[in-house]
Parts: sequence; structure tokens; C-alpha cells
Amino acid sequence: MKKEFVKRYKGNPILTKKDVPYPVETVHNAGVVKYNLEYIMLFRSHLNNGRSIIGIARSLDGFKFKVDSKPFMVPSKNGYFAEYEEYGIEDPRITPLEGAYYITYSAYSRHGVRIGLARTADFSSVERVAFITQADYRNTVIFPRKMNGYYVKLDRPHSDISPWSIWISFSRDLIHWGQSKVILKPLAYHWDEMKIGAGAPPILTKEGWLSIYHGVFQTMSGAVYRLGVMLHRVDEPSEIIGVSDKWILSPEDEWERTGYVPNVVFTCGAVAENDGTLKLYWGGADTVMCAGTASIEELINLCLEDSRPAIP
Ligand code: BMA
Repeated sequence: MKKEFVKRYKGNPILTKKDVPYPVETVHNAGVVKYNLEYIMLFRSHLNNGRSIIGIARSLDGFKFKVDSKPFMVPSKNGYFAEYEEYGIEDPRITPLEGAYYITYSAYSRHGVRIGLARTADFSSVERVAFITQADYRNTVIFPRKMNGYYVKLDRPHSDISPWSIWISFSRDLIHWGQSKVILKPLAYHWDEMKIGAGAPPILTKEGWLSIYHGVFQTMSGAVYRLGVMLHRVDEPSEIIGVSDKWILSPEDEWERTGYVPNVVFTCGAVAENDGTLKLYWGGADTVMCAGTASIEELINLCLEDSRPAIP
């Protein structure tokens, strides 16, 4: 029998547009964290003009979520942020850091896509901090702690020359970033051959930082988005200890295989529990939200025992 690394929750999809008390077309690609006794989910929704906003849902068990009556973030209407959010805001990731929660999101505009950074202390109000990339970056996650005096982020610049790859950068203040380095590249004729991008903010384990990323493979009937794992050294996250050769999740359920964009599982968030399990959240076909659980140890072993090269 095929080994399942991620066990799908029986009640999937856990959130759909029917659960949202304002008009939206999709509910997908959500960041999730634990905040006090709740799980907080910041999810992306397409409006019926094709542009995206970010909603918020809350849960006590991590599976049954209730959506707030109003969106959490909508594109800025004026000033510097408005110019770069004109076409919508997408794919939020949440990092708990120094008593606050930092949200990285893709901001779309006539100038391209770049990454915005916002901060909240309580998930009721939110302030924009800065744009932390220029155009043509997506899939940005911030590590939940400083290392060697620096904040650390992963992101995915666009590239026509070398397939879209994951890079790491460092910052003293979360705003100005540098010392960038490529750390993981797609592998030819492999499930992630076309492009990859960081997914959930990395999770600290004894063996290293566990990162869940997405990989894309182009087929005759379109792209397939799947999820994989890599492990970074704890004190030097630019060093990859191992990358699982196998994917951990592939579109299988009907709502992952059909929908707005077929054959997509795409993660922006995971929650590590004290019992060694991981709750993983993913958008299905850019239409609904799904959840599942995995053993953190098993994911680590996948990276260590059957690793493909990080930079082929
Ligand atoms: C990517 C992003 C994601 C989306 C995925 C599949 O490029 O736009 O938000 O989930 O494509 O459509």
C-alpha cells in the first residue's frame, strides 16, 4: 500500500466560500497560527472581479473554522501601499516573532508582484510595515526567530534563465534585506522540475528547520502543484541538510483536482503541535481550504533518508 505522509482530515474541505458571510468566489492559500487558545487562519479569497482579499477565520480545534463578518485585509486605498496593491493581495503567511505576528503577502499591481509585510498583535487590527522586495518575487516566509543577529526570510524571485528557485536573505530590521543566496532549485524531470516556492514558515525541530515547499510539474493538460519538504541547519538556515526526493502531498481529492485552477495543493501554513504532529493546511484547486496531519519525525526522516540534491 502507498505510504501517506499527510493524512487528510475526514471533514475536508474545511472552509469554502459558503462559509464566508460576505461575497467571495474562493477560499484558499491560507496562513495559520496558534494565538492564545485559538487557531487563526488568514485566507485568500477571489472577489468576482478576479482580484483577491484576505479574510480571517478562527477555530478551537484547528479544523472547524468560523469566519469573521469582515475581511481582515483589503488592498490599500491610498498612499504608497495602494499603488502596489491595486490588483489585489494574495497568499498570506504568518510568522510569530518577538510578541507580534508578521504577515507576508503578495501584492499585485500594474508594476508586477512584490511582497508586503504587515504586523498585528491581536488579529483584530493590522498595520502595514513595508514592502520587503521589489517586483517579481513571491512565496516569502519569515523564520520565527532571529539567527546570529539577523531575521531570515525565504523567497522566490522570478527567473527565465534558471528555473524559479528558493532563495534566502537576511535583515537586521525586517525591512532591508541582503546577503541573498539560492538554496534550493528545481530538479529536472522530477515532480518539482518547473518551479518551486516556500510554503509554510519553517518549523523548528531538534534536527533542523523543517520547510514545506510547493513544486510544479508541467503536463500536457496544465501544471500540477504538489508539496515537498526540506530541512535547514538550525544555526545556519542557508545550509540544506536534506530535501525529500518524494512529494508529501499531491492533488487527489475531487476538490483538489477540479476547481478554479485544477490539480493544485498549495500551502501557506502549518502548525506544529506538542505531541509531534503537524497540522498542515492547503488550498485545493485555488478554490477551497483543506487540512491534514503528519508526523514531524516522519517528514524529517524523508529529508534525511532519501534526499535529492538541493542545488542540482
Ligand atoms: C501560483 C500562485 C498561487 C496559486 C498557484 C496555482 O502561481 O498564483 O497563489 O495557488 O499559482 O494557481
